[in-house]
Amino acid sequence: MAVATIDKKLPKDFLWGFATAAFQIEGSMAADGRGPSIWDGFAKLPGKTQDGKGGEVATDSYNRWREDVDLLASYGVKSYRFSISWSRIIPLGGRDDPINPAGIAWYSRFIDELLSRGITPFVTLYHWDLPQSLQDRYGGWLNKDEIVQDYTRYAKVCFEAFGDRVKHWLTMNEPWCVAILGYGRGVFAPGRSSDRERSPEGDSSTEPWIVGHSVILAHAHAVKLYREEFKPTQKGLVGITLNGDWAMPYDDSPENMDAAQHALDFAIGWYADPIYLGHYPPYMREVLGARMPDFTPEEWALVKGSSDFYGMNTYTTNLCRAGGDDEFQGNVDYTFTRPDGTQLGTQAHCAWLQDYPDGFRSLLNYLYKRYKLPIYVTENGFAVKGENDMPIEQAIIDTDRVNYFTGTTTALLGAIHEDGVDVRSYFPWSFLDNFEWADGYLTRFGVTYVDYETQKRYPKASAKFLLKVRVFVPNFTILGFSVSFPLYMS
Ligand code: PNW
Repeated sequence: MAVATIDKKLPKDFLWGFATAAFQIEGSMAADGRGPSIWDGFAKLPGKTQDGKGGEVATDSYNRWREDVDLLASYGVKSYRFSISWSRIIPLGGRDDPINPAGIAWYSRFIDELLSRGITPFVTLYHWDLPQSLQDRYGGWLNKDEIVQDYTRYAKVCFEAFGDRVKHWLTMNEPWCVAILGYGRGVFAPGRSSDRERSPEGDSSTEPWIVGHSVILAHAHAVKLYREEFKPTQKGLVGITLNGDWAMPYDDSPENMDAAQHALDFAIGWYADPIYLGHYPPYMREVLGARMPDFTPEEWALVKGSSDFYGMNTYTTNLCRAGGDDEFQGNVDYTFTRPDGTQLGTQAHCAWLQDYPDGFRSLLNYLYKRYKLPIYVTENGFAVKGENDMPIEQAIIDTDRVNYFTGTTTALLGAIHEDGVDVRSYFPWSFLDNFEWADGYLTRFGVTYVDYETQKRYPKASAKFLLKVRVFVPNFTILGFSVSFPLYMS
């Protein structure tokens, strides 16, 4: 079998590290002039988070940042992916609103500290925490003309303030989630939906598609600005990161094979086809008709080619069957139960996640073949079932998470060395247990356990597994002996 691959290291400049997002870890919502974001208020509305908790404290990383950087350094990471809170930089958010020097100073110091420890900052500009005042003023992402200008100005302020040191930028995190979970299902801020039990206002049949359109344009304008005004001197990369899970046909019937492609069209193609190929997936137009906002020829020119790389967040694989009625999934029915009744993989704490590493490898291949750009894996992770109910000593022995990372890192190496996919980074989600959006603090994705009573951090076995900076290719048999080879992420 693939013995020839086992002595291969990861590519020389491969970035590996862990990922987080501002609202999920920082806390200190009123510190140093921060303005409110849409998640501040949303999380506090009754029933919006599972434990009724919000981002007031989170992992207290706004205060404990030195300790966090120490821990990151002890994990031996080469890079750290985090996001900037827009409303710390511009508390009211808008293009004519004042900049907050204290917010800039905080991130600036943080970036310096990372660099001084040899850790490359990988920065997301927008990880869902829209300034509340932009939502109030004009409906946030629903108002394309306003939001594009305000977002582009925010991006400009960040490029100016941090671009001398930050060379890896992500404009947006997971626009599918922004649009569908925020404006379709209504489970994420701002929580708009046609479901009147959930939200007093919103239209799930139109708003998500409008929001997606605005997000693409805001991204594209920020990239144009970076390329014209900053890239010539700062020489960094800028791109978007999309969520998307592998879609596997439930069986080999033609309709289920089509269903799997339809699922990919709605989850990934909605954003990736315009940005990398310059058109919408035909199937989306077929389903949505006039509800799919189109771009003008000038906008298409701006959008096409507006990402330097493919940013990939992925967690699982869905078995796809035709005949679903969930438009947000392309009218495809998802299941983890195979036709023979068995489960696809180990079940995570969240219903939407099972462990299936072959799907990770298939997705890498699909994306590389279709979009033909280097891939930066910017999120991948697992929440162990019931971890929050375990005593700490038990929770930190997170075998299911270790198995998950063993699978995905093996698949990653296979994709690189055997399939020839150009992968440049791997950022497990997440560095710390943290505020898991609508799940509150009940779902833990961290490789570090956070005791929310004391804010003490405890590395889990998964952190140590990746800390050894080894990726084991398990169970190779050479001359009758079963061996594991360490592969160094260096
Ligand atoms: C991503 N789903 O969100 C986000 O980028 C992170 O902020 C988040 O903590 C992480 O994944 C774990 O959930 C997702 O329902 C949220 O399919 C929900 C889904 C996918 C990704």
